[in-house]
Amino acid sequence: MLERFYRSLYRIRRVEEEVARVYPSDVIKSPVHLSIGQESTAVGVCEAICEQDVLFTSYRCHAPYLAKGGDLPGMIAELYGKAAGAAGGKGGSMHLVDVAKGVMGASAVVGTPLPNAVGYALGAKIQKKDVAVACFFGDGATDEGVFHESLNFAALKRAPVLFICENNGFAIHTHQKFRQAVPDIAGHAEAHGITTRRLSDNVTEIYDAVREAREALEKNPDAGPFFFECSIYRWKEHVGPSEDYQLGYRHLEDAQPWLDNDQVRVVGEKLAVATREAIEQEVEAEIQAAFAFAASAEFPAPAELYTHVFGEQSHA
Ligand SMILES: Cc1ncc(C[n+]2csc(CCOP(=O)(O)OP(=O)(O)O)c2C)c(N)n1
Repeated sequence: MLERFYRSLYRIRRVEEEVARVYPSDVIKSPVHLSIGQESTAVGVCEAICEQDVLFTSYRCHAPYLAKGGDLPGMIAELYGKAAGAAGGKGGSMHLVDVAKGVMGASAVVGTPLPNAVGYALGAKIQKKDVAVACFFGDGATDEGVFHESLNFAALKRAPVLFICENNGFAIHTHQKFRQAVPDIAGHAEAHGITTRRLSDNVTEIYDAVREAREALEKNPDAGPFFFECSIYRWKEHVGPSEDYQLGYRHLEDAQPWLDNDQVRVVGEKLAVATREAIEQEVEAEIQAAFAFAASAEFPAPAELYTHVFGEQSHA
């Protein structure tokens, strides 16, 4: 399992480091919200759920997309605004999608994954499918009314949702303690009668907890929903390729414990050197190929501006 964790953790980290490296050249045509430092949530969850399971996520979607098996060349081409991109080059970094792999689409509107996940999960349950839905969102999304509406309805209907709150402490630059009278997100989920776990950023801990929940859902479709609050830390600025400790809303000392516990490094050090190096070589070649593919791909034809706007296909 550690090898699988490492491959996925390292791959996400290196893809995003490359995104950050090329970003100033303006080849990437959209804002980027990086998950650097937060990879273990996506990896722990996506390794624990099943092939047929799906996920919904917010604009900070690179990590869940890649961890669930989303196509890498399609992702980079999407960031470059190319026709071969995951969303035809029209969505950019915040709208990655790979339905065949269960990545049901990402949204820039905070909170969107919550009702979408609940609706999908309830539909799957009514159709008696063994499908669980992982729903990724940040602590900022829990400030919204739709968070409580979605949790209440999911709990009422026992929808097979795995709510994954990636609590990095901040909604843009505002800390949770300045936004919530009771800054206890897991406690809010418990108040809705949902089985809840508070987790660290340890990838094995996240995997074990989510696997247990997924197994419970397989045995009993009424076992859910489940809620996981994962404490993690965003290393980069809210949006963009750089660090932002100079802004003063947080400090490098705050980040230090998270940097010291970097899951990419910690898990990598548990592997034999030869195993680790072989994984890294494969991943580096894959990343190089994906960026080369995106660079040489075509932009969408101008006529594409007028397609997928009003859902004309579905009314044809
Ligand atoms: C409905 C809505 N309200 C406000 C915004 C502006 N906004 C963009 S990101 C963000 C912070 C969200 O923080 P969080 O949910 O914790 O996610 P993170 O960025 O930390 O991953 C806000 C308020 C938005 N995009 N959508």
